[in-house]
Amino acid sequence: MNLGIQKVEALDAGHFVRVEWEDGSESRYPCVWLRDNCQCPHCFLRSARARKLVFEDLDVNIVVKEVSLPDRKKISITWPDEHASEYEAEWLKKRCFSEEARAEMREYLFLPECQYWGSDLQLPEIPFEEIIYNDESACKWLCTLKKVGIVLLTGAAPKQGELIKLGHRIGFLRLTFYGPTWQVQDKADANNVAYTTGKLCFHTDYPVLQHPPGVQFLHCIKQTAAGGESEVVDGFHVANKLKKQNPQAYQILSSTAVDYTDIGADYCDFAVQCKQRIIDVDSRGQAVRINYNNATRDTVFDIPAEEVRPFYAALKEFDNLLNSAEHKFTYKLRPGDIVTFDNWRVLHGRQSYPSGSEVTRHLEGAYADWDVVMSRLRLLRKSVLNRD
Ligand code: OGA
Ligand code: NM2
Ligand code: ZN
Ligand code: ZN
Repeated sequence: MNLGIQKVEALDAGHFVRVEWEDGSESRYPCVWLRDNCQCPHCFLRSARARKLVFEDLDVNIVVKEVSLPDRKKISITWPDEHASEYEAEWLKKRCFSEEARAEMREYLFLPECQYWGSDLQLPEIPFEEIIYNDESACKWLCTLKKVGIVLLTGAAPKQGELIKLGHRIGFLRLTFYGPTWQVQDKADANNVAYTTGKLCFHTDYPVLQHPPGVQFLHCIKQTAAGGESEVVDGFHVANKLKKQNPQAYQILSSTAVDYTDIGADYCDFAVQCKQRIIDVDSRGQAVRINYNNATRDTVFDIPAEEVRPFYAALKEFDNLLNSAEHKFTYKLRPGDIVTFDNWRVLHGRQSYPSGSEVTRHLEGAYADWDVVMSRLRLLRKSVLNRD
């Protein structure tokens, strides 16, 4: 782990510095990057772990004047203007530009590992109390949430307020127009189809927001005897299948901007509009976010008329795959359960249930952003690993 340096030299007319490690392997660092990342107090603010050096003062063609190895644990560089920089071996090793080293750092920072599932899902469960009081359990919860996309927390009190505790545990919840937390139950003059007893087909929440909530929590406070079952499906897994089986449908869904709308009043009055692609992809065409809620998809559809039917046909293909028995997992929340899931990846739905004069089903919901959840995950991982 704490590999020393056995040799250092300038290469390529001083544009690169080559470091040879004690095991014979090597790393090459561009000089412009080394100068940009000088760790001295003039260039770097330790207390903020941030660069003080302003970009105007960086010469992108800079070369080293002199490079040396004062000891095996650090290298020294003198720049043409006599500014001096030192870089520690361990710091350099972590920032090696090789393909493998960058992949390792990427995995450490972003935990991109993804386990796909279908109807065979073994819904991961952790007691609510454990994740509140135990860092190891909380870390396990968030790692699993990232990797599998869904975790059930069990044994919370069947009353409002448990999600506020969960919010404090990660940092803070995401406020939306439906409030800091929101009550899913049958309501008169419902301002959202979720607030009825009707069936909710597979959807992600809130695609009408430019940056839809990354994580969703649904806490079951009261459950109806008949109906009200929950359904989930792995949207990334299904998107991959669609890409293989019907590349043209995938192409349409990952390129067409769909209009979403949400107008009403709740936490305050709102008139939200947004354009989203149903399947958001990265530069390699890999699905990174599903934005699909049939209820809030606008009647306004800002595409040429000839493209409309092909779009519907493509969406039908995707929807059929989402609903196929092989892909969907059905379960029923019990009072005290909190389902936590990746709202960018997992689509969810619920069966309808009988309406009546009394409230027979009540869930409290809340959102969090992935930035906040991942931040807590990194901190928990650090404290859990440092303990032993
Ligand atoms: C929602 C929702 C699921 C349920 O409120 O957006 O999907 O089981 N609710 O009521
Ligand atoms: N609720 C559950 O996209 C949506 O309208 C999802 C949001 C009302 C907060 C539902
Ligand atoms: Zn400096
Ligand atoms: Zn929903």
